[in-house]
Amino acid sequence: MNRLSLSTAGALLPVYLTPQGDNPQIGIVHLGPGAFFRGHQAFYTDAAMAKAGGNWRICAVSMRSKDVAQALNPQDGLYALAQMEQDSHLSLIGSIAEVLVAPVDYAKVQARLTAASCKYVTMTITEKGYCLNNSGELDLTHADIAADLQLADAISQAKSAIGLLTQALWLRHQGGLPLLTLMSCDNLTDNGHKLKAAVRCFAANATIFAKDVDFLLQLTELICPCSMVDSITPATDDALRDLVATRLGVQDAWPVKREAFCQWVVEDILPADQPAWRDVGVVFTKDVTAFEKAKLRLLNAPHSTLAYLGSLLGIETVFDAMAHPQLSQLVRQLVESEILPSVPLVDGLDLQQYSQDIFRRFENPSVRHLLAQIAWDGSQKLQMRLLPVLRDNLAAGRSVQLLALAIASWLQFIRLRAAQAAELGAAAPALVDPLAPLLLATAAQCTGDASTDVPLWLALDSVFAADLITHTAFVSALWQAYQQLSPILAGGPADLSQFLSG
Ligand code: CS2
Repeated sequence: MNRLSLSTAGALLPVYLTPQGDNPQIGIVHLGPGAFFRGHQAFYTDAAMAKAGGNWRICAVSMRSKDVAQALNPQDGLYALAQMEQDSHLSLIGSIAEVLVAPVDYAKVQARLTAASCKYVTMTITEKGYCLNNSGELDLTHADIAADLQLADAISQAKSAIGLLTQALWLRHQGGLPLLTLMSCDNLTDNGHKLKAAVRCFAANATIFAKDVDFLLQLTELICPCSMVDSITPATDDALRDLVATRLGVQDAWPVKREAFCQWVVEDILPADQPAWRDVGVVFTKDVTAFEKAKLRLLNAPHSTLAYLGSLLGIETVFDAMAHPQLSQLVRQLVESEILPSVPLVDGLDLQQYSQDIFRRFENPSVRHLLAQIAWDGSQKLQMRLLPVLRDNLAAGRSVQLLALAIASWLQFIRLRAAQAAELGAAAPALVDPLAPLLLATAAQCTGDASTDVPLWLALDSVFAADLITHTAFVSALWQAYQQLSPILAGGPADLSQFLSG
């Protein structure tokens, strides 16, 4: 079977591409070419070019791994996108022109970022890619940031995305080119503001940029729209590769699947020169924060809760977790009683309905979304999706029982991963988290007794800031939930009835 490429795609080729490769120019650099980006922003940009043309092809840059480049470059950047509902819908996405790997192709990446045709940088580098501390500011002590701050010139290889982008902005400034518009598409609260603050902070502290007053001044004008992105995108599996081969008759090394629901809400501050995103369903609004909060709290927070509690119960997927009567009741109760009261009103959105629709999406049988995938990077994700709700509820005197249960289930999940490692060695599922060594070392000191374990966990100051560990309502709720979960980990009955009310 032929490998997918411009010349083998035939009638499936997006209308703005030619089989000879005489195609629109690169207008966007995207950092983090994972499945989510390919199912979401690359999809919207593909639709925008199909509708209105323009030089908006994407140079996708991986900050570390070569996998996506190896899969997509031989396919001229093409890949299949499957929207998984009862009947899965397949299409070919052609918006990616090339995939570069920053540590290997550094000069090329910089050349793309400093080309006159490049106008936007979008990014899905996950929470940890921003190197922020638990106050949401650039962590100047982060090893990658600390190293990048010392670089002697603007072309030496930066390790961090923030370092790379600041270099590119400075090179553009030197060359008299307009700055780029930088758009974070990660699940971070106030993602645009945090990104802009991180770049400005980096520039002000870097050996080579700190004295360039003009540049620092120009950065005050940097446009970093906030954006909210949403579409459930499980990892690619062989079943999907087979489906694509059978239905399209070509071999695609890395197709992507996601649910049909897809949403992108962007702060309406983009320069006039932009892809026709607004003609293909992207929502532009003055206030994205309210949408972001609603999504992080009503989708991502219950998602993580299902991931940790579900993993403790030996459940594998979100669909199965929602089919577990106690677990699904518990997570609905969490949303109803402790999360919804914390979500500010969003213009034109019925929050109750929005939340119910999200639970319906979790119950989509065609999307096999692994809890283990959602469980990644808990130390980063909790900062965005659970701890802000906890803080709001503590401040307003509302209950935090079930929020504390969600956090306790993360701690017990770390113990579970530690126990699996001890039992299965290299065959055990890894704890995927930038703080994994510290978290596993803490788990190694735990016994399951809340009175000795909880103080050890609360001493992790990169996760739990001082305001939380001194809050008695939170600490005692955490203590209780942790104690109640310990028997499950010790092989006791997987009974959640004690947490359910009514
Ligand atoms: C999930 C998200 O993996 C996770 O942490 O909660 O990736 C979620 O599927 C997306 O935000 C949905 O838009």
